[in-house]
Amino acid sequence: MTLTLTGDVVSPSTEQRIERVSAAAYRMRHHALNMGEVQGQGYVGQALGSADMLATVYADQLRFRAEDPEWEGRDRFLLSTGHYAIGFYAALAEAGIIGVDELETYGSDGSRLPMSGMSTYTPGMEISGGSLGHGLSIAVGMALGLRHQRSAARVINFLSDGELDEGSTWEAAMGASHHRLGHLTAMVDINALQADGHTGTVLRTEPVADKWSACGWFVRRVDGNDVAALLDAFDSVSAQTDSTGQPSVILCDTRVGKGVPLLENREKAHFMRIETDEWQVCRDQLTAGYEGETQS
Ligand SMILES: Cc1ncc(C[n+]2csc(CCOP(=O)(O)OP(=O)(O)O)c2C)c(N)n1
Ligand SMILES: [Mg+2]
Repeated sequence: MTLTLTGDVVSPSTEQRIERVSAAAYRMRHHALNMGEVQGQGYVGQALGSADMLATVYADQLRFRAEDPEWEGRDRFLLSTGHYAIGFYAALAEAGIIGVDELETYGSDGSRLPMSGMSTYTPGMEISGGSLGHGLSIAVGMALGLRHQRSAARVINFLSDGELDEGSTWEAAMGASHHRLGHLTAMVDINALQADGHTGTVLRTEPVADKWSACGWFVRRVDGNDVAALLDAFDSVSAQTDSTGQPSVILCDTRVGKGVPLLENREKAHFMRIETDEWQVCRDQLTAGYEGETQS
């Protein structure tokens, strides 16, 4: 393992970053399966599919203080997709903002971890994003506010491909480039799935990269389950947008159920029912896949 010296600060090498994020994503997938088992069903496929995206954010990109989630200087991470809360709670646990033990309360009465994300209950959650299509507008307002306060904080908004059906998303996209919000990054989970079926049949969004470009954004499209590609995309975003003031979007093609072949190969479902005897199979498959990758 090599360390890179930048001035007197030791920066992790690319290999170390990949290793750290991949290990975080692996643990987060386990957390998501454990939470899903509490309810017997849920948005487990999305949590597994987007774990690499969320791990890249929380284990590599975001500046935050785990012991003080409301620290004024923090970067803001906005989860538009309230139904992805299960994956988000896994990231909060991995980041040390909530305890791993608390994940057992997922979706239960009195829990701080409701099935659809609510900022009033959960530390480290900036918005209640269950009504889809509002996140990017809020992110634009937040980015303008932070600039007004001369804050160095960034804003990252996580969207789903279904949210691109909402007109408000595109109004916000135009507003962000108009206001030159170079400290705003959107990341879109393109899992090709929506509540009513395949994104391409519900409402075609392709050519999606061209649409963001036409709105004035710096665009990268990557395999959202490839940690090296995600890190590279974030690095190129920092290099590009610092000099141009362009907002940036990372379009992430992901696989629903990623890491668990039983779920990857199941007919794609927005809300998955997993039988009692299948949860342990899922965990075993996840572990076997990760160990196979890390040992090869
Ligand atoms: C404004 C709004 N309209 C409809 C819904 C109902 N809804 C919940 S999840 C969802 C699917 C949206 O697409 P996406 O997030 O891509 O679905 P996934 O990939 O999770 O299957 C819909 C329509 C909602 N939450 N908000
Ligand atoms: Mg989707």
